[in-house]
Amino acid sequence: MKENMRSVDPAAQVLLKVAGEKNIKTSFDRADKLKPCPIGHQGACCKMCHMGPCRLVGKEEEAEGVCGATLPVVTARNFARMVAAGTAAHSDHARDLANTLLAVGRGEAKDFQVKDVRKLNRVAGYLGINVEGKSVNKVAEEVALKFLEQFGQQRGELAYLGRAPKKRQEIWKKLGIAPRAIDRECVEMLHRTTMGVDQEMNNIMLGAMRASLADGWGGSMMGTDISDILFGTPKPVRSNASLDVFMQDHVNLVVHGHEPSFAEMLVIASEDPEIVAYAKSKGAKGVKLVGMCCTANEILIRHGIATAGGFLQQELGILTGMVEAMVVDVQCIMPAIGELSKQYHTKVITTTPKGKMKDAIHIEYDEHHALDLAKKVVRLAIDNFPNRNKEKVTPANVRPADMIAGFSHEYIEYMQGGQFRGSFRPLNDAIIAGRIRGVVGIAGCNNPRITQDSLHNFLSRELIKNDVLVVQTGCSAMASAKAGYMTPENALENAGQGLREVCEAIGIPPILHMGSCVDNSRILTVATAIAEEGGLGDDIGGLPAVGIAPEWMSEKAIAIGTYLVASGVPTIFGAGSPVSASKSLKDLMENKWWEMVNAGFYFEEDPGKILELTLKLIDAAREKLKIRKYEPGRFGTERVLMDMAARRASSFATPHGERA
Ligand code: MSK
Repeated sequence: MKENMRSVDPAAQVLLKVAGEKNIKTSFDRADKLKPCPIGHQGACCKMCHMGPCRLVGKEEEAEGVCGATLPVVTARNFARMVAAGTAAHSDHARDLANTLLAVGRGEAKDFQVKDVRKLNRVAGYLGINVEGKSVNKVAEEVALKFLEQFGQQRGELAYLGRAPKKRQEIWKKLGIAPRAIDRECVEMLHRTTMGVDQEMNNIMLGAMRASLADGWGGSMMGTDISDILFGTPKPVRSNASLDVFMQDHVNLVVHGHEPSFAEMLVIASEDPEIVAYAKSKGAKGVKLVGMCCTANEILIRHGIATAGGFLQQELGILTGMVEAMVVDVQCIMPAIGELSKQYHTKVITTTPKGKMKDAIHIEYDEHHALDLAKKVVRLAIDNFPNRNKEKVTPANVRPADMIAGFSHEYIEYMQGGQFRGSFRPLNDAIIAGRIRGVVGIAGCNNPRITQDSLHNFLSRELIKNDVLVVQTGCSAMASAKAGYMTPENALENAGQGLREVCEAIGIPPILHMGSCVDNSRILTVATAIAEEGGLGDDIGGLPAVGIAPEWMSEKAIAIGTYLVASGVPTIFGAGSPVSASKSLKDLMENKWWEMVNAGFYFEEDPGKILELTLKLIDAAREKLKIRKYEPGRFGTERVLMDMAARRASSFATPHGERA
C-alpha cells in the first residue's frame, strides 16, 4: 500500500517509504497481511470456556453457542470484558501513582515532592480529609491511603462520584451502577462474564457501565489528580511534534508508554550538567529526551518535552536510526519493537515487572531510587551513541509542527476570569448565544487499518469550522499537534466566526490539548463545571457535547467511551464496531441507553457520517435546552478580555519546546 494511504503525516510517510525500501515490516504491513477474523471483529466469537471457541454465525435469533449462549449475550460479554480490561489498565496506573504519593508523604521517595499543594488540598476536600494544621506530607499520606482504599473497599461508593452533578449521581443510584470499588468492579465483570453466570444482555451492559465509571470517576481521575499533585497541574506550554524532533548531534532518548513518574526523573536526569558533560565526552552535544504515546503527553503538558507522536510512530521512530534508547513502561507498546531494535543500534529498556519484553534490557523502576535509576538509563543511552550507524540514519526532514499543549480544567477556568474570578460563565454564555455550537472531545488511538491521523484531522478541522470547540487527548491530540492545528494562529484561521471570536476573547485556541488517556477524566471535570455553571441544564447529560474516538484500537478506548456515555456524553467510535454482530445490543447502546443515561454509544466508520451525527446530536441538545438555534455568523461581537498576543506573552511558558 502507498505511504500516503497509510498515513497523512508527511514525516511518517517518509519513514514508511524507508521501511519499504529496506524491506522492514511494520504494523501497517502486518495489518495488510493479517485480515481481522470477521466473527471476532463483530463480537460474535465466544471463547469463555473450552467447549468452543464458538463462532456464532447466522441469524441473531438462531445463533447459539454449545452452552446455549445467544448472540446478544456473547457480544455483550465480549464488550464488557474490554471495558473491564481498559478500566484495569488505567486504574493500575493510578494505583502505582498512589503508592508513589504515599512514599512521598512518608518521606521515602526523596526525588519527588508535592508540586501543587493547592490541588492536594482540593483533592483532600473531595475525599473528606481535613487538612487543618497538617503538614503537606501528612496530607499527601492521608490522601494516598484514601486513594488506595478506593481500590478494595468492601462497602460504600467511590468517593469521587460526589464530584459529578447531583442529577447524574441519582441516575447512577437508580440504575444500580454507582461503582463501589475499582478492583471490585473489574473482578465482578470478569466473574459475571465467565461461563454460566450473567445471561442477560442488559444486565451485562449495566455491569459494563459500572466498571467503566470506576475508570472515569475512579482510576483515571485519580491518575490525573495524583500526577498534577506530584508533577504540577498543566498550564499552556509551547513545544513541537513530529518524527523529526530527533537531533542528529544529540543522544536521542525516547520515553514511551503511559506512566509519568519515571519520565519525570528522566527529564531531570537528561538535563543534569554531569550527564550533559558525559554525553559530550561521547561526542554528542547533549541529550534530547523525546516522548511517545501518553508518557509523551504527560511530560509534554508539564515540561514542553517534544513528542515524536502516538502509537503508530514507535516503529517509525526506531527507523530513523537516531534513537539510542527507547524506555518503555506500560500499555500500547508493540512487541515488534524488540525485534526491530536488533536491526538498529537502539536499546529497548523495560522498566516495570508488569511489562517485560524479549530482546529488551530490563532496568526496574523503583520510586525510592528514581533519579539514580533515571541517570543509569540516560548513561546507557549515551554509551550507545557511538554505536549509531551513520549509514542507517534517515531523518524525516519534515519540519516539526509548533504547538501549545497543557489545558487543564484549572487553566481553562483561570483563562475565563483570572485567579479570583475564574469560572465557566464566558464559555457557557457563548454556547447559549450560539457563538459556540457545542463542545466535542476527540480522543483515542491510531489504528493501522485506518490511514493514520486522517479521521482525527478531518474531524477536528471540520468541527472548528462549524464553531465547535474541540478538546483532545491521547494519540488524537498528537494527530492535531503534528498537523500544526495546535497553534492558536493556525487554528483560529480555520475556525468558524463565532468560535474564533470567543477564542480571541477568552484567549484560548479552538483545539485544546488536555493531556493523556487518563486525562479524559479532565473532560468529565470540565463537563461537570459547565453543567454546574448554570444555563445549560443541571447535568452532563443533555449538554451540547459529544465524545469521538475515530481511530480507536485499545480496550482502554472502549472503557473511556463507555464511561463518557454512562456520564451522559453521547459518544461515536469509528474503526469498526465490536458489537455489530448483535442488532439487539446495537439497539440497546444507540437507543435504549438514551432513556437510561441520556446518551447513546454509536459505531460509525464513515467520516462524513461521524461529522453529521456529531452535529446532529449537538443541535438536538441545543433544541432540548431551548437555547438559541445555531446559525453561523448570527451573533454580536465578543468583548475582548485579553487578546491572543497578550495571553501568549503572559502565559505560554517555553521551558523545553524551544530546544527542538
Ligand atoms: S496511547 S490507548 S494508542 S490513545 Fe494512550 Fe494512544 Fe490509544 Fe494508546
